[in-house]
Amino acid sequence: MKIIRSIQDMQSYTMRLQMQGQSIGFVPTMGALHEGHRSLVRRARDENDIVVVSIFVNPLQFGPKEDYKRYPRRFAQDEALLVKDHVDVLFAPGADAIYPQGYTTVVDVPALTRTLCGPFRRGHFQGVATVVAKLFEIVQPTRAYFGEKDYQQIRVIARMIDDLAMPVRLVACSTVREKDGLACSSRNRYLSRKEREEAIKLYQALYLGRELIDQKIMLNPQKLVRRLMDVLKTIPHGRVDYLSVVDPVTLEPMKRIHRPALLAGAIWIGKTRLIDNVIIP
Ligand code: PAJ
Repeated sequence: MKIIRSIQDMQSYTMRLQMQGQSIGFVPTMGALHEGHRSLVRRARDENDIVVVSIFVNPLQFGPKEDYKRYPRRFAQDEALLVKDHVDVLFAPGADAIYPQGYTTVVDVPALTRTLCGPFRRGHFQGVATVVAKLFEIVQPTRAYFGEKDYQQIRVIARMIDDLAMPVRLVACSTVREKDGLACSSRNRYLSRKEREEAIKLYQALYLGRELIDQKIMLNPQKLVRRLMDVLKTIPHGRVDYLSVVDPVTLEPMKRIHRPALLAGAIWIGKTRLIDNVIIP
């Protein structure tokens, strides 16, 4: 596996590949890799000639009070995993390469960031869209792989690709979970043993919600959310940012639940913020 740190080197590498007509599968990450990331890498491996994974903890997508500084950084372990998964290139630029002095351009996708995580993480999706746009410019992928665990992120990137006519195909991959249902996340490492046990309740609430919708027992979103909040309220030191039923395309809240629907939630357990969702097709 080749490790590339400079933008120029990455660009000349991909330019060569494109001239040879090779397809590039790209998996952008912030590192601290887990099975969720690996499922994206494997899918990219299956569908492309060359696989590029980026590791970049993007300062622009963290709020001033968020966990940028303490976000887990485990380059050596990540590198070993990527070698095992037959990745061709690990692109790992520094923050000053991506955001050199004087950097000012941003990409904003306002309509899709008004709901769900948007109001709780001001500027977050602008940071995501900006870095992903820049990474696309550098890597020039044929296909880019994203996880449905971050459902709103996928919608934002899909909109950006469409709006800016970017020549890349977005591939959405299903959420990978631990045995008990907790969605794999780099932030799960923050959880103490007790918190880890409580964390499962987010998925349990979403799962229950899916059952209630599936069996048409509860199609009033307010009633449904109230019922699911009863599950989340039992988490000691837990706090709910939101729990919503939204249209999976517009991400607007539903007045009455119809299908397809997205049931999504974000909770704090102590100092750790977790998100998860289920899609009701
Ligand atoms: P990160 O949280 O490292 O996630 C990288 C990719 O892995 C994202 O597409 C995310 O949705 C996916 N992923 C995370 N957990 C997953 C799980 N349990 N199952 C399936 N896929 C999962 O998301 C980011 O980084 C950043 O915002 C980034 C897109 C890299 C821009 O900085």
